[in-house]
Amino acid sequence: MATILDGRATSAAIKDDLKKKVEAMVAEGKNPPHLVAVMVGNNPASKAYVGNKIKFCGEVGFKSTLLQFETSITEAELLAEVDKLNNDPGVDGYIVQLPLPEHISEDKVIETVHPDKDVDGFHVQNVGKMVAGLPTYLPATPFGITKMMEHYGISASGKNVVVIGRSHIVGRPISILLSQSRPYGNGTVTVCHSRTQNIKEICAEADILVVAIGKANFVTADMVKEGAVVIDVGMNRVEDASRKRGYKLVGDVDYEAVEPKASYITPVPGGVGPMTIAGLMLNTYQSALNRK
Ligand code: BQF
Repeated sequence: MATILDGRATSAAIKDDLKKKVEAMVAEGKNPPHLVAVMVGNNPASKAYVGNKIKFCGEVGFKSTLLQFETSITEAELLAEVDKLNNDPGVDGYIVQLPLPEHISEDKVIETVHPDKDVDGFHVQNVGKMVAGLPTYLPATPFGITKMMEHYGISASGKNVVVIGRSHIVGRPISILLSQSRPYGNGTVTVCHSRTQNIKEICAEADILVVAIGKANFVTADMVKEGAVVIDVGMNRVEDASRKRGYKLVGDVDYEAVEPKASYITPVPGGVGPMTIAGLMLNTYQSALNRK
């Protein structure tokens, strides 16, 4: 029987703390942190994610603004909107919800966000600072995972950490953070990806397994060492006729089979997802503290 790494409870604790800090800020006569979410089109998953971010803002006393644009917005028009946010002193931080439509370069948009307002931590300047171990905005999901580890007292120090996935948003940055000399870091990290051979054998050596590959039930029980910590970043919609929505959310791990072998495991939903939102909010609060 594994201990559940409860992302809802952990993010609620962070919420309580942030709420008090915002109240103190406002009592000093300062404006509360202000997060803007930019959304293009109406992808249902993106809508839900943006909704989660706006809701969290309300719960901690942040100001939030949702900017919605039609799928037909041109790249130049979107970049002009980003530029406006960069120059608006009333905006502490903002996110551009990904994915963007095909005709818009995500890289161009990310590099146009001013690094001081880049609360997603995706700008190359902030990625560089992260790699160098300098203070910066950490990408929300890896940041949230480290906060979850901190909350449960799980350190990577001296442990075999295996990360499945090398995306710029999750796999790559979490692999860097957990290998760095920092609290809860100092792990021996292996990154697996689509060209990895013997992935099952490598995973079976992991003391801490972080899975961010985007394939339902990718990690099976034979890939998990007895007593491992299993962190499932997957968010997959699979058909489920018994639900009124017609689908259910599952991670990248075969939860039922893996849970009995794990010492700690994140559920999906209610695991890493809420911690991602908490990470974004911590960055936004930090941005408000950094106001010039
Ligand atoms: C939960 C995301 C893939 C691609 C782009 C809480 C979220 C999800 C689940 C959420 C995600 C995933 C977000 C739960 C934000 C996490 O209770 O389990 C919150 O809103 N997320 C995103 O903004 O973009 C994504 C996943």
